[in-house]
Amino acid sequence: MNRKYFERTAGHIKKSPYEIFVDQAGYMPDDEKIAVLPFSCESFEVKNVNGETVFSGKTDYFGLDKASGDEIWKADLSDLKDSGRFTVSAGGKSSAEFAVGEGVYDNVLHDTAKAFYYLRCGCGLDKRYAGLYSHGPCHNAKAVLWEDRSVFRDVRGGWHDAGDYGRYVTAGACAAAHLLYAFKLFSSAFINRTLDIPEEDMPDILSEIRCELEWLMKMQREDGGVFHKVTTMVHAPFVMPEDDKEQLFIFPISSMAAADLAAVCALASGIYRPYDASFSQRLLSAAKLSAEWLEKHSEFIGFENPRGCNTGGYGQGNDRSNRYWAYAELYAVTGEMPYHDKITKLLKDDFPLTALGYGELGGLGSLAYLLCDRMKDQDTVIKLRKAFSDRAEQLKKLSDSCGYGAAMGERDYHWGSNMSVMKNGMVFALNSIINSDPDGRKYAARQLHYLLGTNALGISYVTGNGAFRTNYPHLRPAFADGIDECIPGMVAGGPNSLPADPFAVETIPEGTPPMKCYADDTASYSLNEITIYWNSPAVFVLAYLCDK
Ligand code: 9MR
Ligand code: ZN
Repeated sequence: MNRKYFERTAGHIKKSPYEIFVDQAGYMPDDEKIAVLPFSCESFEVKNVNGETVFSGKTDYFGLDKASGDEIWKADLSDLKDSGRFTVSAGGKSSAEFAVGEGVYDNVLHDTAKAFYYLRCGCGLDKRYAGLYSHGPCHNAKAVLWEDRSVFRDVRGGWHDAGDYGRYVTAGACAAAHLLYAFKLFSSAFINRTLDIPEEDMPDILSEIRCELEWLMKMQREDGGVFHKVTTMVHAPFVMPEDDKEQLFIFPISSMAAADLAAVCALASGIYRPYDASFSQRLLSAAKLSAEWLEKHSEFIGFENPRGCNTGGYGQGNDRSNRYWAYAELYAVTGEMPYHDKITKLLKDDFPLTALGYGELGGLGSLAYLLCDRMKDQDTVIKLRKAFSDRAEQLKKLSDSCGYGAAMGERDYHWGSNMSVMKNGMVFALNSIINSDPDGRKYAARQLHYLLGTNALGISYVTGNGAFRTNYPHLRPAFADGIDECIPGMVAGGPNSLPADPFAVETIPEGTPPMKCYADDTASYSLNEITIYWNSPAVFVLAYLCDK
């Protein structure tokens, strides 16, 4: 990485001006509300904006929190149910101002969902919707096949994956699936919510996901095989997307890409049917075509970057969970028994049944099966339900033993740790649906509180949201546009105890506790990049909490 691009960001490793940590967006009236004090103090007060004390109490001693190295006292203000804006104070120290009310997450849900619009590739961003962050059309030239330089294809559209301008099928399918399930399960959180994006005859979130689905279908070959990614040979410098004019390559197919495309298109086909029947039909045909291809190619076809290419690999060691997800969605949408047989066969293998990431996504397959309205094998239903409740119980223990409530062990802070936190929030939310877990909401909300400020650095990891927040993510347009305030709604990767870029290695002292291995600096891709599949689980958890 060339440091010269980042001179402007020097010095953005800053300390929170607050010493008591809360969710800086706030809390819904009936939810648990815990402020964390990483210092000793027996009592606390909550003040309103006029400085009047409206609530007070004794703190609870938590003890040493391993992931942060902090000794922690907690202030439980759950009984504060009146709407308003407040601060917590104790021992002469205070928290950021936060809100209590029903609409406290409206802005952050809007922004994290709209982030996908800001990442759109191809169409350019209109001033009407993107304001200051508008830019011209990008990456619209035809891309050439890596394996046959005489063949050019139109693969315009979709979302830029992350801080880079690559577009990757497995990552895109996963992010789109999180959003589709958020809509399917929590539609009231979206039905009347404008994202201030170009209008279509459907809820905005569906218009947004449609952009990605249209692109995914362009990545499908005529025989149903699916290209793994389209990117330039190496990552672009820190320029605006329209100024990245290097040749785009369509890299070889992978079986993960084919399975994920089949899965997400089948899922989407059911969801779009009431809004656009012909789009729904196209999605179903695409899903079936890739399913036929998978049939003919039972072998695993992985992906590795060819020599000289440094864009994302998203390689995997097997495609079991991808195939499981594909057949589960196809069964859910068609009810055809051959798909059911394949599910049963795949379930004889041992792989995680609740995982929700771009690599292991068995959880999406399990969800498709559990939610569908078809004949179901009762032993399978019991097994999948139990997988979710076991995972949720395991995660609850982690949350209870973390001073900040994150369902994370001290060794779980890796590249994109905020994604893990939010995916764990998804598991809690799903367990509340699948197994009617009465504590699901409380634990899911804690994961959001961590993301929005209840963490060892007291920082909100969502750009544009929170009084003390991430503002300099590793995101090309956010640097190249020259605007100091970052594009809102972007979820930063977050603390990584294995810093993996030159800036992070240089900046994070050895022995730093995992939860504090973070710097808000554009240079650091292993601490502070953004990606579509880090935003999507946050949208899911927010939609769950806002669905009433
Ligand atoms: O999210 C990925 C992370 O788990 C890996 O450790 C890392 C290194 O291979 O790559 C991350 O994915 C990046 C992808 O390859 C390209 N787009 C940006 C992604 C986030 O950094
Ligand atoms: Zn683009």
